[in-house]
Amino acid sequence: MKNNKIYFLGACLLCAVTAFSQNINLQPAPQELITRDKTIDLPAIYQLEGEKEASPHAVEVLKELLPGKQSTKQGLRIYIGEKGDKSVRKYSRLIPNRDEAYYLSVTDKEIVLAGSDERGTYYALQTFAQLLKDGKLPEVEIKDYPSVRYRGVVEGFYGTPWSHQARLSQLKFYGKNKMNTYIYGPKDDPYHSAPNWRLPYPEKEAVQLQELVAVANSNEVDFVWAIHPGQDIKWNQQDRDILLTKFEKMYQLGVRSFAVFFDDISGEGTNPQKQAELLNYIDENFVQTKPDVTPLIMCPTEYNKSWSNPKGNYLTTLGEKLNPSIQIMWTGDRVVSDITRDGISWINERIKRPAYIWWNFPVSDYVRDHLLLGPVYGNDTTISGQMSGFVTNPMEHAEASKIAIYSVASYAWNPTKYDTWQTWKDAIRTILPDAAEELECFAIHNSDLGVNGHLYRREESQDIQPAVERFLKGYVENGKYETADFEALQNTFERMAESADILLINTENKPLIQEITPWLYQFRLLAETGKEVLNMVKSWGDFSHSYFLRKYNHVKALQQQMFDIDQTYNQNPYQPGVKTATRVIKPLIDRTFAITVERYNQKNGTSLDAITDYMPHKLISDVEQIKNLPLQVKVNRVLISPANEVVKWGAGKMLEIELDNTYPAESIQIDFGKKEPSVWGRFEISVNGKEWKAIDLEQKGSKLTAGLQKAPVKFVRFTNTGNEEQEVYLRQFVLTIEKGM
Ligand code: LOG
Repeated sequence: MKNNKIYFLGACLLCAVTAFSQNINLQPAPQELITRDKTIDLPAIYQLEGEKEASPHAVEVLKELLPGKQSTKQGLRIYIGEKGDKSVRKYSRLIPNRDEAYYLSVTDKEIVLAGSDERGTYYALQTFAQLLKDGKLPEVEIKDYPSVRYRGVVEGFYGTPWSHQARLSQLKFYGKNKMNTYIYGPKDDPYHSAPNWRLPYPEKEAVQLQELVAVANSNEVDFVWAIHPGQDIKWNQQDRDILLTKFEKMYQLGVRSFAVFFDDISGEGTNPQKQAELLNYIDENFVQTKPDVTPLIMCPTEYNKSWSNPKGNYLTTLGEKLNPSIQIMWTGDRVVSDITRDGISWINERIKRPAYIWWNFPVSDYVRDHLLLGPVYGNDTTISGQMSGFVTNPMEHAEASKIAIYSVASYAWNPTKYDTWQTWKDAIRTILPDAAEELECFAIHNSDLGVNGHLYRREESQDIQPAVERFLKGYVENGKYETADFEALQNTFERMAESADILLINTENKPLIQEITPWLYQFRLLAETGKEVLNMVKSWGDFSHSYFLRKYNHVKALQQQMFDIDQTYNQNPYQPGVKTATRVIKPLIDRTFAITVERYNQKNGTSLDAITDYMPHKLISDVEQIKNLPLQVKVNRVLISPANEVVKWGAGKMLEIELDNTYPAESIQIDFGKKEPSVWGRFEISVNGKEWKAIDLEQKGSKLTAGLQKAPVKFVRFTNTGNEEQEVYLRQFVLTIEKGM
């Protein structure tokens, strides 16, 4: 009988838990959550126990959240503090025994906010803030802790570094979402990398960094300052001293966490033995001597599996030589890749410690014409024990990156309970509550990267993809399609246009809208194009030449406008332009347009132009890191989308551009990022790909150029004619042909 009762009670509790927990949506998902089917009103009067000893940042958040009056005699009791504090002694054994853990309980008798350490209490408050809605709190009991020790962001991309304002907003965002790490390492900050890593920051930057550190601290974020000295470091005592002096300067600005990056370098700096010696020196003479400095982090030169030399011993040298407390970063099987169980075991074995993951998503510094706003997925959810950290490298668009950052915060806190789509939706609602649906519509169609050298792709437009496939198949084969699919497409284009318009006038998050505005313009035009192309398709049944031609002309005008946007905004020298919805929606529209126009031409003997945009020229290369790079055409220039990293260009290997026709050529500009005269290679031109003419290049700094005096050209190539592999950067490769061709 007794047993039965317990069973019954248990079953009931379970119902209550599931029924109610559906309404409680916390991000990141807590490790253990028990809800009771009850809520309490936020007290008008409360008594606070432990305020003096508890984390001051946590107490501050609590006071902001509680509008009521504090009393010493009456009202709901709130206990706040860390393990060991008198205020929470009674609950001590309920706090999970992990770093940054907390126990949170809400009943109609009392509220407990108890951390295993100060950060734990602070995180209890962040959960408390999420629970609180319209002055009401659900009765809950939560035991929670992070699965991954260090969670956060590495500002480690090429391109315009984030602004000071953007960084301040980021740090607050991390604290709220239980991320504890911000690694400062923008490649284009000259005082982080060559040429100025040896110099102290100028006054203005120093003051700003100081402020960032202070804001990081009050949001319980470790501000990690990274240095990138490898391109010109000398392995001598002088450079060691200079490096420590720079660290000391940063320490004076408040920095208590440090990293040294050796990624994307060539030459002497890549020596693992020397790197390890320097890092151990820093560890022993700086980190260990300052009790408030956290363990040193390093990024290796071979930072992903595809670049690790199978015959070399780079990684194992680091594994053996580096002091055990030094953390080693790792991007996975490739530069841009998702983290797998096999992949992480592979690296951990070599470096003899759990890898600190540098995840290269949503960074877009190699596809700068795209926005990456899709959900975070693909990383194994069962390997948190095998990694010491997980940080995301974002886009140069700080606000837009928050969709992915929020998602990584949830993934890294509790991977096994991570829900890709729910988190993505919650992220969007958090960033732009008043226009969340519109931002969802925009984001789901701006997720993929397009063709890129790293071969990393993302799903896009998942909501409409099946209908698109069915529609295209039927329409291409026999001009027929299901009405429901047609209407679904129509509806999608309408939603896209509405979303763009509504987002364009949104003032809730101005920095976000500013970042994405060029893409919103493009998205709006694409939606309009889609609608008109469907009108052309539909007009087939009830045909009127004038209506069809009107729509055709409108589509052409819209295409011209899209081209203008692409040539006007975001004109960086790498991947200039503005591309949107390139994986599903744009190909659908282009294809449908082309087929419709071709059918019209066939039927009427006309020759309307059915071309949308396409790449007429080809890149051919046997250099692994070059062969997948996309080509771009800008008016009369054909350019290779540059690579950020060091390119290993083997002896005898070449890179060739084949144009669709023979053109009078104006000039060639190449930049391999090296000042030494480029005696290892030869540049040639050809009209038939058989007979080649060598052209001398003139070198200024790292730039190689030659005028081509309108010589007819269909092929150009550059070959490593030496006997050795060269390590170069592919900063620029531009062939200019005569204007108007
Ligand atoms: C760089 C990084 C860059 C990223 C994506 C690492 C460790 N280093 O290829 O600065 O943002 O890839 O382009 C990198 O990832 N080089």
